[in-house]
Amino acid sequence: MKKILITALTIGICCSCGGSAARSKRTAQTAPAAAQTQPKTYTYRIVAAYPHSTEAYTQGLYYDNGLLWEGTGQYGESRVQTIDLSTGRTDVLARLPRSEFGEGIARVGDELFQLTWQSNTAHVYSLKDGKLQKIRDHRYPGEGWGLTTDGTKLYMSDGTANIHTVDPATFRREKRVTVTFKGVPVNYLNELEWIGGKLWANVYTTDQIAIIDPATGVVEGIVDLTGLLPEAEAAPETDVLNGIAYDAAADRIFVTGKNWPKLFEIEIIEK
Ligand SMILES: [Ca+2]
Repeated sequence: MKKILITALTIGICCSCGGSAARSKRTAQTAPAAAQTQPKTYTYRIVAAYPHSTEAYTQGLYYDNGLLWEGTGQYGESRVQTIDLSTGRTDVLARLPRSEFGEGIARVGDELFQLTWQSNTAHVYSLKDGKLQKIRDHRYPGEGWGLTTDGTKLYMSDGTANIHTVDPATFRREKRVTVTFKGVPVNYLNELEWIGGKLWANVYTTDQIAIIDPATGVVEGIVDLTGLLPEAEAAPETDVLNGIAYDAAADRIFVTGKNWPKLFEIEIIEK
């Protein structure tokens, strides 16, 4: 799947995080615009750990009223499900046809949106009494990767460095920003979350989350989650970090990965 397409990802984020002071100074001299935005770097602390299904190839994740809503991928295994954090119970609410590979999910009002990877289709479900009923589809160009919302608009990634602002009523694209880290585009933006007015994005195949100014696309911070899932807990099916959810009422951040056995609540700490 995607992993096969992108096996040698060495993006600017990784290189720049490990860059020396001398390199940074040289960059600043030759690129004054980039010097204006020095991204912060964060490490993390695990607040709590919860079970997560190793059969869930996490592509979309958000929090709502004690439940984590998860959209999963893989052909024949793509679904929308809820995970009750207090009991660990998982309920499958929708399944995609075998021909579709599920991607990001987001809720706006009483509607849940689900992207597909290469089917150019977003499914829209009505949310009533904790159940999903499909009510319409929208078509869009290119691939579907991550999806989130500020409560009004949708924000969608497509595997490039671009984030599209999308009207949920029509699925028309209203705006596009290119996400940059020190002036360099950041490709493979994956699962998304809206946290405190910023866009958080998993960067595919890395252990890093980019914190992005949604107006400009500038990466203002990097959260380095290296080591979050200990090697001893990784299984053959364990895949990359993906999935960010935010409980705005309690200011809690949840992260997990594709087929990971655990889901974590974390706090971030500036380095
Ligand atoms: Ca999310």
